[in-house]
Amino acid sequence: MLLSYLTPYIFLAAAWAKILYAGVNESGGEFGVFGTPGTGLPGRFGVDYAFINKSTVDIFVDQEKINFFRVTFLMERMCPLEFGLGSKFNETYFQEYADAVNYITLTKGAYALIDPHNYMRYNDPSNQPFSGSVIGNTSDPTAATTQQFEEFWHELALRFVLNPNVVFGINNEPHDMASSGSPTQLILQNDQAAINGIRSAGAFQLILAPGNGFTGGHSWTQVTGEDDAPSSEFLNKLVDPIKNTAIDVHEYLDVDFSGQHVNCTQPGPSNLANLTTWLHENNLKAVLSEFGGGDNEICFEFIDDLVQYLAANDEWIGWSIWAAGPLWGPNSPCCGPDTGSLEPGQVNDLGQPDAFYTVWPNSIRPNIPTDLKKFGISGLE
Ligand SMILES: *[C@@H]1O[C@H](CO)[C@@H](O)[C@H](O)[C@H]1NC(C)=O
Ligand SMILES: *[C@@H]1O[C@H](CO)[C@@H](O)[C@H](O)[C@H]1NC(C)=O
Ligand SMILES: *[C@@H]1O[C@H](CO)[C@@H](O)[C@H](O)[C@H]1NC(C)=O
Ligand SMILES: *[C@@H]1O[C@H](CO)[C@@H](O)[C@H](O)[C@H]1NC(C)=O
Ligand SMILES: *[C@@H]1O[C@H](CO)[C@@H](O)[C@H](O)[C@H]1NC(C)=O
Ligand SMILES: CC(=O)N[C@H]1CO[C@H](CO)[C@@H](O)[C@@H]1O
Repeated sequence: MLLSYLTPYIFLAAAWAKILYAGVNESGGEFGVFGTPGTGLPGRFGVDYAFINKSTVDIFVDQEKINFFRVTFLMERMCPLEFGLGSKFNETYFQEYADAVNYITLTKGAYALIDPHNYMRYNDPSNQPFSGSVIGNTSDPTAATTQQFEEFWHELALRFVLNPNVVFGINNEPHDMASSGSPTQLILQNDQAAINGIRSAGAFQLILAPGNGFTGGHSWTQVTGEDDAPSSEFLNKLVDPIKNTAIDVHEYLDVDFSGQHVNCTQPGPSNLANLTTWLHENNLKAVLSEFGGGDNEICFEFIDDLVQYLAANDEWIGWSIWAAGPLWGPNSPCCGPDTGSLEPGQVNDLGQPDAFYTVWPNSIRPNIPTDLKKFGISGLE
């Protein structure tokens, strides 16, 4: 009797413990702004910035069978400085972005993670990740307010409310939030405002909430920056009325977790262990939306170990490696200058095949689950 009641629960638990989303970053919508303040704003579509190449999205979905793309954009382009952060958008930029998101989701049937690539800052992307006013910094009169951030997310969610295949990523890599009071508390406050804005728009899709310290997994339970309290002390206080929010985590495997070095020396599983325990204790799930490694055997093993670790732990429901994108050319988004990007059809700086032909087949392709989520509104299961 007891067993027959228990059996369905065992099946439910098994179904719960899986990777739902697997894929790649599509980076390019935030390009072209480095230099003196104002450089590349608003920018020229296809020249300074671009979101995706539809042909390579086809390759990823049809041949590689991934179902998840993280698509970057820049808040200073979506909300030009003359409008300020909020509900008034640049309709041209929005349409270009929506075209990319709709292609991935409505045409290809994959899931798209909407990523304002702003480090929880707005008004000067000229020296990302450090320039610009921290959103909600009340001692900075030029900073956008937490209320404006909520209005921005309310409007964005309204525009995607009928698209079940989007996932809302609140912001890319908040860090160094030092302000009077409690810096990590400010991330909690801004994340909560975004959730409130999204849910008040009537949108039920999955939300991913970042923490402090560039939302690094290894440092989740540690102090980061200049004495910013650990993310673990705040991010379990988020309230989502429909409980469809997960934690957004980034983790690189090189010596200082920056993703700038070709060699992998930081093992993902042991560095993520404390965070995984915290997720479990708080009944939370997470998506690893950025990670990467160089074009060498050791990194292939490190990436393989990391992705297998995610698959083996119920707390992890998805991942996207960094990065493909239409504008990388021979440049390398991470992991040493010679690794190249994950964009199909391109070469690295040495004129050799890029990481789509090295890193991808050696460490990603064998780990793409065959039972990824195919239908239904984005969520925790
Ligand atoms: C809106 O974006 C388009 C395309 O980048 C640009 O040409 C236009 O100048 C922008 N408008 C504003 C007000 O920034
Ligand atoms: C917040 O604003 C004050 C006043 O402009 C500034 O001194 C401080 O550095 C800002 N905090 C951060 C983290 O930017
Ligand atoms: C990477 O590791 C290899 C093998 O251990 C070593 O020979 C090489 O010098 C390292 N490269 C860098 C840039 O540290
Ligand atoms: C994990 O937590 C323990 C106990 O707080 C700490 O000693 C250890 O350094 C942490 N490990 C990592 C990789 O952060
Ligand atoms: C898009 O990708 C396809 C397939 O790799 C390639 O042939 C084409 O040149 C790319 N288009 C652009 C504009 O980069
Ligand atoms: C979209 C994503 O994975 N995030 C990374 C994607 O690519 C951009 C390129 O600049 C990176 O900056 C993001 O960190």
